[in-house]
Amino acid sequence: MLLSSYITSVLIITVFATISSGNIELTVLRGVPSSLRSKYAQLKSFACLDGSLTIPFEYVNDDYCDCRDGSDEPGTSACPNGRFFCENKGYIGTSIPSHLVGDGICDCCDGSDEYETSVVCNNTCFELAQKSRAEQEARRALHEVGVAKKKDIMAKSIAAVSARKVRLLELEQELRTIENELKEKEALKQLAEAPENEAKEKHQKLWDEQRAIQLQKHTELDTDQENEFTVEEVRSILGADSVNFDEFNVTVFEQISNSYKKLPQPSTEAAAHLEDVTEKIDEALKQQEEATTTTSGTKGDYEEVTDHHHDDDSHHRHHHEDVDHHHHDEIITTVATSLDHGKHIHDDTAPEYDDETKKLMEIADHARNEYNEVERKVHDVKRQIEDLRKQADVDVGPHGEYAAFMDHCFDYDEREYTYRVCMFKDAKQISKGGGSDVTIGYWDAWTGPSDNKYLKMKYANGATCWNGPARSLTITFQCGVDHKVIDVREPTRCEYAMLFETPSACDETIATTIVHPNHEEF
Ligand code: MAN
Repeated sequence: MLLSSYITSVLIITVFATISSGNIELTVLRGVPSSLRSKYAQLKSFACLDGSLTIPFEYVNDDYCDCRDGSDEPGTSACPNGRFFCENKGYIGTSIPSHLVGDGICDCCDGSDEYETSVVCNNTCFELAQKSRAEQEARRALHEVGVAKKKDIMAKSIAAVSARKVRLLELEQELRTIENELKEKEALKQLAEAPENEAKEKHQKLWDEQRAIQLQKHTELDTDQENEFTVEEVRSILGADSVNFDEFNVTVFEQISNSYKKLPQPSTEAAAHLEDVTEKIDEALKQQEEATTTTSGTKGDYEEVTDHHHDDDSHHRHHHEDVDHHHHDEIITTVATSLDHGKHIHDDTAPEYDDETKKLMEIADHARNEYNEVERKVHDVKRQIEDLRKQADVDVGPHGEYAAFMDHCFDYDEREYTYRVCMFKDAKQISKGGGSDVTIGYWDAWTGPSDNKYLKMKYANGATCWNGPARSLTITFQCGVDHKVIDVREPTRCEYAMLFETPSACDETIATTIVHPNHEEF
């Protein structure tokens, strides 16, 4: 009997001990993630995870906060900084702030945070897992479609690179040929221009001589007042043996004007008369002009121009004399000359070239045109070469993933502005209310993180903001079936952020990672 009661007692104690230790374990490990369970496995004492304190084991999860880091109360809301781990079997284990434990709201999908309240939490982990798997599968499928397009882009990029190389070689060859042609055309041009220049110079010289003769007749220009207007005096006025028309107008005419002797001042009486006379002169000149245009037609040779000046000369010769009623004819002519001498000299257009010179000019013109045409071709081919080289220098991804962007612009419309990015070139903010476009950046660089450089690109040094930085744009890429701007914002003043979908950003690893329907057991 004694023995049997002893055995019974031992059995009861053992069972009790097992139950108690099971409860202790359950209590102690409540809210502890599996990765930290070993730290909570000692039965004698517990060391706070931050190492600040060692406490008796019973203090763990006793609803009183002992550790500064809250690690002694993972399963209660006693520590304000504690964390409770929801196991969420079948879904994803999550850590929540421990003050949410027992607050009457189900935070964990397995309901474990409300273990001691009367709230009934449905286990939603299964549904969440299903939803998450569906999302993962959709993402995988998107990347799969995107990757197929991306491969197409990469293949086209490889073809484009070799086509560009071939085209560059062709253009370089073409450039060599047309540069040689240009040299030939230049030689021909020089050959044609030499006799042309000679003939034109001859013509100019003749014309200058003719004008010098005319000038000589203008004794009022006789600078030494010896009443003889010598060739030397004419030369000193002309400033050279021969001058062109522009020089004549600017320099020589100035000198002639300065050399002109002052006209005698008419008396008051004479002045009144002059006014009258001037009117008559105007009238006479008008009539003369009309008569000239109807009878003589256009002046074409030296003689006609010469005659014209001759009239003036006779007027000038008399300008020393005093104003006198009896000499009003002289006054008329003097005034006419003084009023008109600028007109006569300024209208002094050179006569037409002779036929031989004209022919030489025609030949030279033809040679010049041919030269210019080849020169234009050279420029055009050089520009094409430069464009192709620039294109080749653009970083379109290690396998040409972003090559489809080349020479393409994309728009995004929002309330106030249309944002336009022209890839690898610039980005603009176009106001819908009118006004000029604002450049918000020029192509700068790929700026993604070191393990994913092609995730972002930057357009920098745009128009400077008033009292602020130069505008800039950062584009973040994400996988999508088409190339498309999804969003544009200005999170910081004058720093714009664009979200852009493109197959070029799709990931082969994501595309090929099969999402298993039940990869986590319940
Ligand atoms: C314009 C726009 C804005 C920008 C301001 C800065 O209004 O370019 O995006 O913030 O200028 O002054």
